[in-house]
Amino acid sequence: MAQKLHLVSTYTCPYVQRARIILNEKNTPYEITYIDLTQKPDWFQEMSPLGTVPVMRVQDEENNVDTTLFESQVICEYLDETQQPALHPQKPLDRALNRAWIEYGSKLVSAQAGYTFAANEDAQKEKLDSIKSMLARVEDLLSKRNNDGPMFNGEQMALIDAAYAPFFMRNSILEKVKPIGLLDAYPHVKAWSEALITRESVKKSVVETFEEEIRKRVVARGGYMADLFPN
Ligand SMILES: N[C@@H](CCC(=O)N[C@@H](CS)C(=O)NCC(=O)O)C(=O)O
Repeated sequence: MAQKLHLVSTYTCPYVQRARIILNEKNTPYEITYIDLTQKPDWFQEMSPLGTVPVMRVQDEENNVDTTLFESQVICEYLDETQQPALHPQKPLDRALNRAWIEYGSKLVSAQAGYTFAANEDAQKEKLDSIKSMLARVEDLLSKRNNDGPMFNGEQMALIDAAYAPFFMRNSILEKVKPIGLLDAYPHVKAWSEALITRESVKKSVVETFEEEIRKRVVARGGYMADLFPN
């Protein structure tokens, strides 16, 4: 099936990053266009039903079919169903459990955005508390699973790992700016994070200037962390 894939992204979106990790894991070629969400182009408004990235255009030139997909998890599952190797568990119950914890991972990503852009230290502390209680639950789950990791399902990379990698990558940047040793209390989560942030598919899922792009966004939002990021 000859298809051309085209992702629309921003430089820092954690949800697009999930799809890029999966594309990298599968060595699938794709094009990418970066937009500024504060000035959404008309063609993007037309293309994205919810006004969010990622959207992925799938062009099947043989059959002259042009389809636009949205929602990161839908895009990742489509990629998984059409490109080798399969990165979702075989058994329906395992797949369902992975999907449930992917959804949970989205809440974690969103709490991390709240922490990153918090207006002041008190608001940030509140977000940090909710991140900690979410991580404690993940740690509990990982410590009771019947595999030794370091990935969620064992040794093999899966869609769920791509869903959490953006959180871990951003955490490693935030730790440089404001060291809090967030993962120290969660050894299984920490080992998972280390396995992911050092993986090629993850390292190559963002632009080379990623840290600078994060800094620019934090500064542009003008919250509590804006002054902590070095210029
Ligand atoms: N549930 C969506 C969330 C996507 C999302 O929230 N993307 C952000 C950027 S990271 C966005 O496009 N926000 C729209 C805006 O800022 O106007 C998914 O998984 O794809």
